[in-house]
Amino acid sequence: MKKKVYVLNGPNLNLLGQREPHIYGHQTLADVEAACRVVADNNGLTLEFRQTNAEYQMIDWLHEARLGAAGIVINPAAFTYHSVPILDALKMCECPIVEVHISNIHRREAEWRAHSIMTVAVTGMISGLGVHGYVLGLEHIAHLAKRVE
Ligand code: CA2
Repeated sequence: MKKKVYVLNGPNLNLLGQREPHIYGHQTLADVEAACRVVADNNGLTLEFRQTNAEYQMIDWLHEARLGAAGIVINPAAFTYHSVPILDALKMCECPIVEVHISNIHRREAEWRAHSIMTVAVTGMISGLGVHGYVLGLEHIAHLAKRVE
């Protein structure tokens, strides 16, 4: 059976490509999903690509992923800065987790954007490489999944 990888997106990312293109680029979330699907297909992984504006929904998806996923790529968006329930749910996951931010959160005008509370629970973080960060995160998970086959 194919291993599952989750790519989870937090609030407002459904509007990717429609607002602030100078920061987030012109690609939509559907474009990101298509790019992720190529990586998943090339590596024999089943992709679960999702977006939510609701905290409880993200927590439920992490509980689902906790049980047997090969890995998680997560852009927690604004949850990054305050959601202890999502942090706790990430800590419950034993698989590799890559936190992705499209923008470089350390280079933003608002200083608070640099301080992710999720970093203590993730394997690594990619920030500032645009939507390519999702592809790189997924490739890393595919690389790890091959090693444990
Ligand atoms: O750079 C990222 O990927 C962010 O996680 C995006 C979050 C932001 O709160 C983080 O600081 C960095 C969400 C940005 C707001 O949502 C938008 C969605 C589409 C287009 C513009 C903004």
